[in-house]
Parts: sequence; structure tokens; C-alpha cells
Amino acid sequence: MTTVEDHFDATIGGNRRIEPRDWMPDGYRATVIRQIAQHAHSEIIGMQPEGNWITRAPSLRRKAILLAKVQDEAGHGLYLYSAAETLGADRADLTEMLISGRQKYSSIFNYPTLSYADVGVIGWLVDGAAICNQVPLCRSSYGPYARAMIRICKEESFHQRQGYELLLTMMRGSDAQRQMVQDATNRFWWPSLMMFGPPDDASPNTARSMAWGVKRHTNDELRQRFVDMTVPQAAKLGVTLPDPELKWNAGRGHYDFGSIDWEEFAAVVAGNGPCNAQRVAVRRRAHAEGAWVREAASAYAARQAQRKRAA
Ligand code: FAQ
Repeated sequence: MTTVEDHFDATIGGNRRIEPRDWMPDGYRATVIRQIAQHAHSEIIGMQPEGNWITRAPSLRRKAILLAKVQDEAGHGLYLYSAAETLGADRADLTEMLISGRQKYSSIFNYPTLSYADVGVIGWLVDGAAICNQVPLCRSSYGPYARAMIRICKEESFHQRQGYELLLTMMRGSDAQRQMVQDATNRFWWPSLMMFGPPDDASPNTARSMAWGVKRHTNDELRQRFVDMTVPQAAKLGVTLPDPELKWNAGRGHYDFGSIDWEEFAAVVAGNGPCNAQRVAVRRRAHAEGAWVREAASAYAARQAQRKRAA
């Protein structure tokens, strides 16, 4: 007799999708909720560093572009919270876990944005790293997550290009503008490499997530892919990546790169990065200020349901 476990294993083994009503092991459900929730939180907190520059954009065109990008990130958060809800997670609980510090969000968003060049570098490097990490997630084994990722990746790809185009424009400008781009690159390069997570031999979740098809590549594989993709882009832009050990290795067919400061990564993930407290405080305040909207929406929905029943 085929059991639900057999069906689950055959679905994973056959590279097909697990859907919300399918039986799944508790560990699979918990893993997928954890990854999707952290991802959703990252998109929502990720609105803050760039949102910081909306009121000071250098032109109306740049302001419109940046507004649209930041709004897209909010949309990504919403698709992802909806995907987590299909597994029985409650959105209010997830938000509570974010603002109480019990769930994580990406380390990268705990660094400050000091000039408008940071907007370009976030598009180029942070969205670039996100694309590297997320394109394979379009083949993740959990159906609603994989489908949300298709839409998200299309938008992230546009974000990456707008960042690169902004930087190309600045590099054609004054010496001061070129210096701003170089400075932003220096500050964001290493934190972008940390986005991929701890090295494989220190990643507690990778092996199981890969066996279940939740992740399709290891953290180190994706980090290497990102470095290989980005080095030629930096050369074309005319900036120097801040790593003296970055060198093409013909034997490996990849770029070698220097050691990542894993102590800094651990400190940022533990809540002690330059902006952690500020990011969470802003999110907490926004949530409190939105309470009346949630109450009004719930009251309206309850009233509509009451009218429907009465009709
Ligand atoms: N920051 O065993 P692993 C974006 C945690 S979205 C903080 O390797 P896993 C769009 C990890 O959660 C960026 N924490 O874990 C945008 C785990 O904690 P736990 C977000 C990190 O899950 C652009 C522990 O360390 N993207 O950028 C980080 O197998 C511009 C052990 O790690 C995603 O979330 C980190 N960097 O692999 C928005 C993509 N790395 O739960 C605005 C989906 C690891 O055991 C502007 N997520 N941790 O306590 C993933 O692919 C995976 O979850 C990884 C981590 C690769 C992040």
C-alpha cells in the first residue's frame, strides 16, 4: 500500500511540487515556513535602506524609479507572506516574530546607506546576489514558494539593471561621483557575499533543505556563481572590488577570492550590526501606526460577511 510518506518521497524524488494540501513531514513544513518567513521579512526590512533616499533623489526620474523599486519590495514581501500562509502560518504571528527579534532577516539590510551611489550599488550587488540565490528557488519543491519566486525574480532582474544603469551614469560624471560609486562598492562588497549565508561546512540547514529540494544549491556554490558573474561587471563599470586576493583561477574555472569576516556576519545576524536596532524599531513603529488600518479592514470584512449572511 502506498503511504502518504511514500507519496511525499516520490514527489520530491521525481522533482515534482509539493502543494498546500499534500501531506508533508512536520520538519519540511517548518523548514519551508522558516525560509519563506525570513525571506519575506528581508523584503520588508529591505525597503528601509533605499527608502531613506526617496525624498532626496537627485531628479524626478530617479525618484519615480526608486519609489517603484521600493514598492516592488513590499509586493515581494506580500507574495511571500501569502505563500507562508498556505502552510498554516499566521501573518500576524510572523510579523510579531520579526519585530520581537525571534525570526531573522537578511544581514545585508543592517548596513547604512550613506550616499545616492548606495542606491545603485544595492541594485547592482544586493539585487544581483538576490537573483543568484533566488533564480534556483523558482524550482524549489514547495509549489506556492516556487511560483512566487518566478514573479519576484523578474522584478529583481529589473532592479539589478536599474542599479547598474545608475552607476554607469555616475561613472560618466565627475571625479566626486566616481569616488562615491567606489566608496559604496567598498562598503557593500563583503556584506553582499555574506548574504549567501555561512560556509557550507557551517550551515546547519543546507543538507536537509537540499535533500528536500527546498534549496537547489549550497551557499558556497551560489556565492561563487555571484563572484564569477560580478567581476566582469565591475571591470566594465570601472570600479575596483575591495579584495586583493580576487584572481582568476584557470584550473578551477572560477575566481578565487579572499576570506569573509565570519565574525562580522555572526555579530550582524545576532542583532549587533550597525543598523539592526534602527531597522527593527522603524518596522515596529510602522506596525503600530498601521493598527487602525488593520482594525478598519477587519471590521469592514466582518460587516460584509454579516450582510451576506443576512441577504
Ligand atoms: N542573514 O543553515 P543556513 C533581497 C541564517 S531578499 C541573516 O545556511 P539556510 C531582495 C539562516 O536563516 C534577501 N541570517 O540557513 C531585496 C539560519 O538561521 P536559522 C533574502 C542568515 O536557510 C533586494 C542560519 O543563519 N533572501 O535581497 C543569513 O539553509 C534589495 C544558518 O544558515 C532570502 O531569504 C543572512 N545573510 O540558508 C530586497 C532568500 N544567511 O533559521 C530589498 C531565501 C543565513 O537556522 C532591496 N533564503 N542566515 O535560525 C535562502 O536562500 C536561505 O534561507 C539562505 C540561508 C541562503 C539565506
